[in-house]
Amino acid sequence: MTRTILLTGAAGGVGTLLRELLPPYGYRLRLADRLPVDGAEDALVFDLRDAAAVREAVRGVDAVVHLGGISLEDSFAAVLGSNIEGLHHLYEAVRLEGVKRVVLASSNHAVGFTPLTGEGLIGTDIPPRPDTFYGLSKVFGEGLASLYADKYGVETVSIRIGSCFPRPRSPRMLSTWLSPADCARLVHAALTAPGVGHTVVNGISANTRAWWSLSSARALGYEPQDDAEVYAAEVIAEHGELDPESADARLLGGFFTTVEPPA
Ligand code: NAI
Ligand code: 15L
Repeated sequence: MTRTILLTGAAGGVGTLLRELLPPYGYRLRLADRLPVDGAEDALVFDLRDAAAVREAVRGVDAVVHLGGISLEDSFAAVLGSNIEGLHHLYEAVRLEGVKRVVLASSNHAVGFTPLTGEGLIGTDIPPRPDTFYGLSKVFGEGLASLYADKYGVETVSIRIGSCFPRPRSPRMLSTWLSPADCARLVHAALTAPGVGHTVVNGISANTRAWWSLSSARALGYEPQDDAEVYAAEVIAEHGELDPESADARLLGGFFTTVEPPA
């Protein structure tokens, strides 16, 4: 039976990629965003800060892939509205509408101040160390997902996404890249794996220069097929090698650890 998935953030970068890549897995997508979705006349325009609109968007779907919200550092007020209150609206809607599975876009910035020691791959069993208000909202998201799994049986896979773009854009992304096709593979695994409760996974491709362990993602059935290394020569020719003294080389969240929020 075809499953209907609410894809929030459908007008954004990852949403635009997944709109094309998820339907071949057999999903019917309901697209939603604060902005109109290019080329999709039937997409919902809604705001996560509007609880009633969120409930309407969730009604009748089998699962949610939640990409919507602020995706970079912003003022605390902006992050509070879209990523904290908005996410609460989403989980309340999911609970009340009887939806049983969410795939939540978390981020490496939930653990961005984790040092890169070079001593083995970093798993998901590390303490939260957000690098921004944005990263802090992802810590909140993982906490909210855990609460709704334990208390209400709403299952979530929180994917700490590295860097999901068509190609790696910087030397750091040779480690953190999640190719669009691997992103779709991981989201499909997260939608279909049984008995996940609340599971946190790292989301990258099979990168030669990875810092992150993929063991919890592989346990869901994720088998990455791509490696950022195929872009290494062109990325390094354009940007140079990673400076070992830079935040990008020393901390998991890279330069986000140095970003100040707007006033
Ligand atoms: P994006 O900024 O391109 O897309 C986010 C979308 O959410 C936008 O289309 C925006 O209009 C929508 N949105 C923002 N506030 C909203 C609100 N109040 N109500 C409804 N819609 C709202 O971000 P991108 O890169 O596509 O990322 C998608 C998700 O994945 C985000 O949650 C981001 O935090 C997460 N992520 C992305 C990474 C990446 O490398 N692209 C890395 C780590 C996490
Ligand atoms: C994120 O969480 C951002 O949403 C995305 O724009 C990238 O900058 C990514 O992290 C990253 O760390 O590369």
